[in-house]
Order: sequence, then structure tokens, then C-alpha cells
Amino acid sequence: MSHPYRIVFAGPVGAGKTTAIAALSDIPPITTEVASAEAEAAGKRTTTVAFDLGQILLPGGDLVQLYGAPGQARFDFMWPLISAGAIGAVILADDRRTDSIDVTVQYVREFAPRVPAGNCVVGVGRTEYRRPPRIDVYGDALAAAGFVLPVMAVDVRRREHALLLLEVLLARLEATDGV
Ligand SMILES: Nc1nc2c(ncn2[C@@H]2O[C@H](COP(=O)(O)OP(=O)(O)OP(=O)(O)O)[C@@H](O)[C@H]2O)c(=O)[nH]1
Ligand SMILES: [Mg+2]
Repeated sequence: MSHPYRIVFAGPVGAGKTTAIAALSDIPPITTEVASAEAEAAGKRTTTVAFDLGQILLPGGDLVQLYGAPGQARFDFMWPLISAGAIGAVILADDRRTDSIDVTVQYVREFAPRVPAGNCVVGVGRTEYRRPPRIDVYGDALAAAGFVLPVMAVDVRRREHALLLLEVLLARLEATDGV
């Protein structure tokens, strides 16, 4: 088997990084959850203070390590550490936030330079709070900032949605010889 690939999940507090990795991982993920007021503001109890680490063996035989970044900016010193050697990034958005599009562009700006060929996919979650969904608006804002990326509405609590993000990212990597 080839060496494991590393994929990073990034995005703001509550976007669903820890949830996505728990949904995907074949093994119980390593987590670093701590109760926090900022988490409660995002409608949950805990926040990631260092990283999440899960692992998935894809049907094609590739072993993928899944690293979740902490969303809180005060833990951003972890971002370069967990991005080192990553082959791509999944950027998650919380569409309930009014500033979600700007925040997403900021996360892509932050993480695209850390992965080969800027290979990122964007998963927009909590789309049920906003009708109609504004997936195109994310794509347009990213393109205006110089990032032409796949953008998908997802509910990362559903394993098949989280898996779709990985598959799109890996397909893109193969297309750009990033793997
Ligand atoms: N209603 C709804 N809830 C969602 C959706 N996606 C994720 N969630 C929930 O949102 C929360 C996300 O929490 P986490 O996975 O801890 O978020 P995180 O991105 O790891 O946040 P930090 O580690 O604090 O940066 C969980 O309670 C999920 O069940 C969605 O599409 N709709
Ligand atoms: Mg987390």
C-alpha cells in the first residue's frame, strides 16, 4: 500500500470539521475537544483546541489521514503544523453565518497556498437555514478572489456527503497530477 495521504479540514467554529472527520473515519478519531463559550455561541458545547485526526481507507486502496483544524483564530498556530505535507484541503462553511462568504474566502486564502496547486474543495453546510441556497454566490466570490474551486452543499453529519467532498478533492488532485 502507498503511504497515507493527508487531507486537512478547515473552516470557522461550528462549520463541522470535527463532525465530518467523525463521520468519515474508519477508526475512532483522536479529538481535542474542550468546553468553550465560543462553541456555545455556535450552538454546541465544545471546540477543537489542537486538531482532530481520523483515518479512512478509500475503495481504491488509498489510506487517507484526516486532520481537522481548530476553528478559533487563537489556535491558528496549529494550522501550518497540520497542513504540512497535506495534499489538499476541505474548506467547510456555515451558511447560517451572515459573513459566511467572506469567511470562506479568507479560509481558502489561508489554506490554498499550503497545499499543492491550491487544491481545495468547499463544502457549504447548514444550507437548510437559508432559502434559496446560495452555492453560486460562494463560487462567484471565490472566483473573484482568484480561486476556481468546486463548491458543494453538504451536511457533513451524513457520511456520504463528507465522502463526496473527499472524492471530489482526490479526483481534482489526480487531474492536476497533485498525487
Ligand atoms: N443543522 C445542521 N447542523 C449541522 C450541519 N453540519 C454540521 N452540523 C452540526 O454542527 C456542529 C458542528 O460542530 P463541530 O463539528 O464541532 O464543528 P467544528 O468545525 O469542528 O468547530 P471547531 O472545532 O469549534 O472549530 C455539530 O453539532 C453538527 O452536528 C448541517 O448541515 N445542518
Ligand atoms: Mg472541531
